[in-house]
Amino acid sequence: IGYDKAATIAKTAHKENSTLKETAIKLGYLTEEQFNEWAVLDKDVNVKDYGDVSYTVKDIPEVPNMRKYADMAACNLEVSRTVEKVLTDGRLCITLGGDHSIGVGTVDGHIKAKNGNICILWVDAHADLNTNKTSGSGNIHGMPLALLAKELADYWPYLPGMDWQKPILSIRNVAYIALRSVDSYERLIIEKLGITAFGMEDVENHGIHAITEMALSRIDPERKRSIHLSFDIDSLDAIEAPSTGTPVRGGLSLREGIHLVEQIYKTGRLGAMDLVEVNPAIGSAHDLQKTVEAAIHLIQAACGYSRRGLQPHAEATVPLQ
Ligand code: 5AB
Ligand code: MN
Ligand code: MN
Ligand code: MN
Repeated sequence: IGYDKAATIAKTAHKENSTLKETAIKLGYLTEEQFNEWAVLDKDVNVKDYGDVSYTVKDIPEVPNMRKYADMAACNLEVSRTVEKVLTDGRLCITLGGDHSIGVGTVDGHIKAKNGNICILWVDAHADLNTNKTSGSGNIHGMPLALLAKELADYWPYLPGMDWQKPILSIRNVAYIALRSVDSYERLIIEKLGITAFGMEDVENHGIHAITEMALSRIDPERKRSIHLSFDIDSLDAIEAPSTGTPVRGGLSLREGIHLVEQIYKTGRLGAMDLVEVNPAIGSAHDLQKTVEAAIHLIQAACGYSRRGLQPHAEATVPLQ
C-alpha cells in the first residue's frame, strides 16, 4: 500500500487508540482480507505502539563538536525511560529511528531494565565510536558507542544533562558486524581495546551465519545475557537501502540481514532492537520504498516471522535438508 498510507494508518491508530486493522479498514485503504495478507505480524504477534518519544530541552548548554547536543541529551533521557518501561512490561522493544544517537537511550534503558546483564550487536557500516575530540563531522550519530562504553568514559569532558547515563557496559560485551567505513581513530580504539569487530571481508570469508555465531559467543559466552540488536540500515548495501544519510556500497545483502536477525531471534534472548538511520527525506520515492521494505523485513524477522511460511514462534517439525 506504500509508505505514506502505512504511515497514516500507524499515526491515526496511535492517535485514536485503535488497532491498525480497524484503522486501515476505516480509512478505506484495505479490506479485512487485504489487511490480513498485508500485516502478517498483526495476526499472531501482540504489538503495542508506545508512541513517538517527545521531549523538551531545558537548561542544557551545547558542547563543542557535538551537533544538536542539547536535543540529543534531552531526547535520549525519554528514549531510555520508554525502553525501560517497554521491557519491564515484558515486551520485546523495537525502536525506530531516527539517527543512531538514539542508541545511547535505547541501550541505557535496556541496561536499566536488565540490571546491566546485556550484550550488544552493533550491525553497521560504521563503528560509531568517535568522541567529540576525534569526530571530523561533529555528528553525534557517529558517537553513541563511545558514550556507552565504560572503557571510554575518561575520554569525554563533563557532559551536562547526561548525568542519568552512567557508562557501565564493558566493550567486551559489544560486537560489530558489517563494518566497512571506519575512521582512523576508531580503528585505533578497536585495536587498543580488542573490540570484537567483524567487517565485510569476514562476512565474505566465513558467511553471515558463522559470523553471527562467533559474535554471540564472544559477547555472551555463557548465553545468558539479553541481546541488544542495534541495526543501522546502512549496514545493508546502499543498493538495498538507499534512503539513509551515510550510505556505503559493498554491504550486507538484505538476505544476509534477514538471516542475521532470524538467528538472533532464535536464541530466544533478543531483548531490544533499534532500526535506525532510515531517512524518508533522502532519495526518490522508489529508493524510499526499497529502504522501508527492507526495514520491514528485518523487523518481521525480529518478531519471529519465518520465511518458510510457518507461524511465528512455531518450530519446523521436519527440518529442510
Ligand atoms: B552512523 C563518521 N564516522 O563520525 C562520523 O550512520 C560517520 O550512525 C558516522 O553509523 C556515521 O561522522 C554514523 C564519518
Ligand atoms: Mn550507526
Ligand atoms: Mn552507519
Ligand atoms: Mn548515519
